[in-house]
This record gives sequence, C-alpha cells and structure tokens, in this order.
Amino acid sequence: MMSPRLTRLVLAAAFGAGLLGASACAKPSAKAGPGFAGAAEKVYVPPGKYDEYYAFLSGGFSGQIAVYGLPSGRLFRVIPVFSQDPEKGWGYSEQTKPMLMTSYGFVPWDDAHHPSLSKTDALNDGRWIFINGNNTPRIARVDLSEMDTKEIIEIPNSAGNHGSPFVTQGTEYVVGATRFSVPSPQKDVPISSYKENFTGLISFVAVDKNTGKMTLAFQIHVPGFDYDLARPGKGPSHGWAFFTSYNTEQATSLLERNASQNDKDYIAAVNWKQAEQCVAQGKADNWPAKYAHNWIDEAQIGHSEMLSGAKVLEPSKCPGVIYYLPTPKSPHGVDVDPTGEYIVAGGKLAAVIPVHSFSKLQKAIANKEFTGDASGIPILKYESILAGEVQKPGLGPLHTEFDANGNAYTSMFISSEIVKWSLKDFQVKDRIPVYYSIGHLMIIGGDTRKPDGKYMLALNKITKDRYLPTGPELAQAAQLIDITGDKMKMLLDFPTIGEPHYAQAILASAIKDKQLRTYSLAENKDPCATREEKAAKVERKGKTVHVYMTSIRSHFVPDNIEGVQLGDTVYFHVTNLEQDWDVPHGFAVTGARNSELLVMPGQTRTVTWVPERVGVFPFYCTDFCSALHQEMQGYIRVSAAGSNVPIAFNAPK
Ligand code: RUQ
Ligand code: CUA
Repeated sequence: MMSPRLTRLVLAAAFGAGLLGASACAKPSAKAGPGFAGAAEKVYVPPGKYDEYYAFLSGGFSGQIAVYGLPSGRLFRVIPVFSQDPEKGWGYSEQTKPMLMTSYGFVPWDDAHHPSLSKTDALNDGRWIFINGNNTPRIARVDLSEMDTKEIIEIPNSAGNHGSPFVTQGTEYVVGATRFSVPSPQKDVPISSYKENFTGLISFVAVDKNTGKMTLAFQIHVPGFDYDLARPGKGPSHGWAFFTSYNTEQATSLLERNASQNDKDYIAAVNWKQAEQCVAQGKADNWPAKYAHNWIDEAQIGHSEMLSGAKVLEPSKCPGVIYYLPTPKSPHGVDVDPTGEYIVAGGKLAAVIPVHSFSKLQKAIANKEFTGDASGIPILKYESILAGEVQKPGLGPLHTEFDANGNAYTSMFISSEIVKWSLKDFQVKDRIPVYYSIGHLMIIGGDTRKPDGKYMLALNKITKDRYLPTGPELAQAAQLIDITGDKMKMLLDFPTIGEPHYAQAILASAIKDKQLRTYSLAENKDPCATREEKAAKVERKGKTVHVYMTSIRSHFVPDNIEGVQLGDTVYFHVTNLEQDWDVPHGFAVTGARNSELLVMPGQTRTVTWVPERVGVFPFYCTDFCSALHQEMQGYIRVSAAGSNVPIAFNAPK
C-alpha cells in the first residue's frame, strides 16, 4: 500500500511536473542507433506487398477510426464515424446526415476512444468494430467488409460514454459506463447537492448475432462516482463485466486534488447474466429517456428514429448483481487476462498494480467477506480477492494487455514506459521507455483468449522532439514494439490522426478477402438512383429541383443543366455507374456550402445546393479517375427568380 508520503510524491510527479514528468524518467535514446539493429527489416513491407495485420486506431477528438497496416505503420483509410468528413461527404450527403442525429439534434462531432472488435468465443471474428462517442454518448458499429459506419445508437441518461464499448466474449453486448455522474434522470438541482442527486449508469447494449443491430437492453443505476473503463470477463468470468471508478470522494470541483484523497476506489464487478434474469422477471424500472437510433439500410441510405424509455435496474432489487472491489488508487484501466481469471487494474496514482482473482472473488462473495457497502452495494475485502500485486512497476499505471505466454504489459503514463511482468509470480521482467506519456497499449488480440504475441503498439500522448516540429500542435505517436523475445524491442514510430486512445488489430487474412469491391448497380435500391444514362433527368417540384445524374469515366449525364432559379433548392442525386473496384467519382459544384460527394461504384449519393447568385456555374469530378478526369465537368445555369428559362438538360435518348 502507498504511504502518504509516497502518495504525495506520486501526486507531485503527476501534477507538479505535469505531463513532463514523463521525460524525466525516460531518457530518450531517441536517435536511431545500435538499439535499432534489425528493426528496419522487421517493419519493412516492400512496395506492392501487403501488411500482415490491419490495425484500427481511434481518432480521439477527430471522432473517426484510422486503419493502418502493421508492421509498416502505413495509413490506409480514415473511416468517418461521429464527425462529418468533407472528404467523403459523410454527414453531408443526404443519405448519411441521419447518422449524426441525436436527441440533442444534429451533432457533427464526437470524441471516439475505444475501438472494439466483435468477438466469437472470445476471439476476434472480423465482422464489426464498435467505437464509443464520449461527449454526446453514442456507440457506433462499423462493418469490416465495407470499412464503413453502419449504425449509431445514443446512450440515454449517460454522461461521458468513456468506459465503452467493450464487447462481451460472444458479442452478446457492448457495455458502456457513464464517466460523469449527473442527476439521473436529469433535473435542475444545485451542483452542491451532488451526493443526494448525482448518480451513474452502466449500460448494456445488445447486439443481434446475425445483423449486428444494436438495442439498448438495460441499464444499471449505480452510486455517483466517475466510471472510467470496462472489460467484460471471458472463459470462467464470462457473464461478468468490470468497470473502474474514481472520484468515490464525490467531489465536483478541482478533482485533481479532491478526487485523489481515498486510498482506494472501486472496480464494479457486474454479474450481467443475473441482471438479464432480473430484467426478464420485470424487476427493472421504466425510466423516461429519449435517444436516437441511426442505421444505414441495404440501399445505403441512412435512417434515424427517436426511441423512448429505458429499463433501469436498481441493484437493491437484484441482489448479487454488483459488487465493489476496492482498488488503489483512482483506477483507470481494467483488463482481463486471456484465461479470464485475472482482473488487472491500473491505478493512476497507485504504487503497485493490483491483480484481482475471479475465483477468489467468487469465494469471497459466497463467504460474504465484505467490509461494508456503498449505497447498498457490498464492498469485498481487498485481501480476499487479491491474486497479487506487482511491486515497483513504475509510475502511473494505466492499461494492461497480454501475450500468449502468460505475460502482462502495463502502460505507465508518468514514467513513460511499458513494463512487462509475469502473471505467474507478478514479478517485473522487463521495461521499455516509450516517447512519451503512453495512454493505452495494444497487443494484437491482447484482449482475446488467444493473443497473437508478435507486436505491441504503444499509443503515446506527447511527441515533443520526436518528429519535425509543426507549430504548436504536434502529432500523437504510435510505437511498434517487438514482443517475441524476453526483451521488448522498439521497432518503429509513426504519427497518427487525432489522438489514438485505444486500438485493435486483426490478422489481415481474416478480413482482407471479405472486402466489398463495388455496390451492385442492378440492386441499387436508392429511390433517387439512376441506373442508366438514358434515365438521367432534371425535374422541378415547386421550389426544388432534382437532378438525377450519372457518372462514369469520364463524364456526367446530364452535364448541361438550365432552368434553375434563385430561391430554388437543388438536389444532385449522383449515381456512379461503374462496376469496377476502386473507381469512385467525386462531385463538387461552385459555392456548395457543405462538401463534395465521393460516390462509390454502384452507389447513389445526394448533395444539396442552394444557388445564391445568378450565372453559370461549373461542377466537376474531384477524384482523379481516368486520363480524361479533367474533362469530367459540366455547367448549371442559374437564372433570376421568376425567369422563364425552362428546365432543360442533355441526356442520350
Ligand atoms: S482512455 S482518456 Cu481509454 Cu486511457 Cu480515454
Ligand atoms: Cu470521375 Cu474524375
């Protein structure tokens, strides 16, 4: 246990020195030197060759997911999720706008932290990847054969969906926890009434086995702490999920000090199978709630529906559904080892890494080894559930992942390193500095029952002096580390988009052959689709003009349009007639106040344009698609309001 003096020291290191505490401990041998012998060969993927793994890095405050290859660190694609993306028209095209609807209205941005691959039998199954929106609580599902967002569900009554969306071992649920406790349901109360009025919620979102469709199954009402991160159990601990909490002090101001008082906070151990039963027995209450559920249908069209009501379970009505595991000290990450027996916590300010035992936890529950309760939730005796403590691991433990050989790897934010330790004796075996101030780390498959123990990725917050400086903002960094030997070996370091919090990776062979190449034009069910050039047309309906347009190398039909007037709203419905892989066409028109369209082969996308001056305006293809890409252009004429220029357009007969 940490002495008060040591606690002060750690606090001083964390807050006094700020983030820079990092560089004090980790002396950069930054210049490539002898330490890097052989590294280049390990990460070099020759031109034209494929990487061995896909890695999915969250974009953090970019709201997106970035797809990289490993070991090369090459960026392949940014998948737009919670943030509008003018490059692809995501959140701007009429078909995708509904995806960003929430109960707060249209929300074109979020903070995305934790990508989480779907699992079957505690292994990555390569079907979907889920990710959380932190700020306006949401969970998204991305289809891995299209690498496109297909569904977003809002999490009602939640505030700060940080501990999310971790997947249970058979993707029965994605779980989410409120980072911030709030008056729930919301009401107008003094902030000073936190202890009486503020509470948290842990949410279970069910995932349909076949379609992936997400449904808010139930929520559990918990005391007003800050719930930070989560991991469902696996193997013997399947049916349980673990959630860290901090601020058990219930402070509302200056949390850096006021929420760092208690020697231990809690991990909430939730028996979700029992919660399911209690809900089935009608023990949950119906809370008012309003939340959006958005999805892309088979016609590639987005829909948004507003749902209401949530089933909320009070722990007092379902005894045994939740226990608190005392855990030093403001724990952040919680991670379950491949066997499902060990539950490892990263206490940001703790001097040790505590490892809880699931089997001991079960015994302690059976023997009622409690030391008290928090709002009726039994608190287990620390010593009864502890498997062991890793001594002197470093400073600021955050997150832990696992290899296939019984080793654990914990990221140390303050001392800016990764420490490798053994699950057998909890002894530290190796440590490696990372540059700088690591948050999450990721081992390929490190959260499954069978990690692929080849590489580890460090996701670092600070890159001072690592890359060419780029003004006040510097890129965050990912660092690839070889973990095949006894000693960890730094291989590669590459910048990332936004702020990668967590990442997931999967063998390329598991999904690369499932990649969709085109959408079927014959099966295009968009009501605004134009399946052949002969069908292209322009129609006026009152003050709106619909342009049903096709694109194919290297022209649009129609490419001359007249009869539009000031005061009209023009919808360009562009169908890409190509049925060939990797031939999107773009569409942009002068003065458009939204974005381009990037239309995939066989797909229809619609952009809205409100002309605001009289004249003749060009439109063109933005994606260099062919030798005559520059010829892929056209004009639209805008006349004064009330003009007698008739609607006219050119199209083959
Ligand atoms: S985290 S601050 Cu996953 Cu360590 Cu978001
Ligand atoms: Cu089509 Cu460029």
